[in-house]
Amino acid sequence: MIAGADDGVASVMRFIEPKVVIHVGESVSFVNNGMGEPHTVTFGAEPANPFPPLGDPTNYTGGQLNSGILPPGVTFTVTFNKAGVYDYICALHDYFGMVGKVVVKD
Ligand SMILES: [Cu+2]
Repeated sequence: MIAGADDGVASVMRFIEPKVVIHVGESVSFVNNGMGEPHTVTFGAEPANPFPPLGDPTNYTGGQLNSGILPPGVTFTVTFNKAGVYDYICALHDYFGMVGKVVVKD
């Protein structure tokens, strides 16, 4: 699940190991490596329209953050600058259990 840990970047493949533990200031890259399905990475309240990006992934400290639609092969990287437990969903497929969690430690 965690690749490139020496540069402070973790990778998450959703559905497979949807929980990752990092430290404040580190980043998580969400890769859509599926077979043609678009996905989103959405933190906080689910937006009524999941298509437009929302929030600043370079400085996430909680609240709403949405990648917008990620086509296959596209990576969305979030830098977490506040300790906490952050649940995320794919706004398109959360009812299939496409959900996960990022634990950010001090
Ligand atoms: Cu999805």
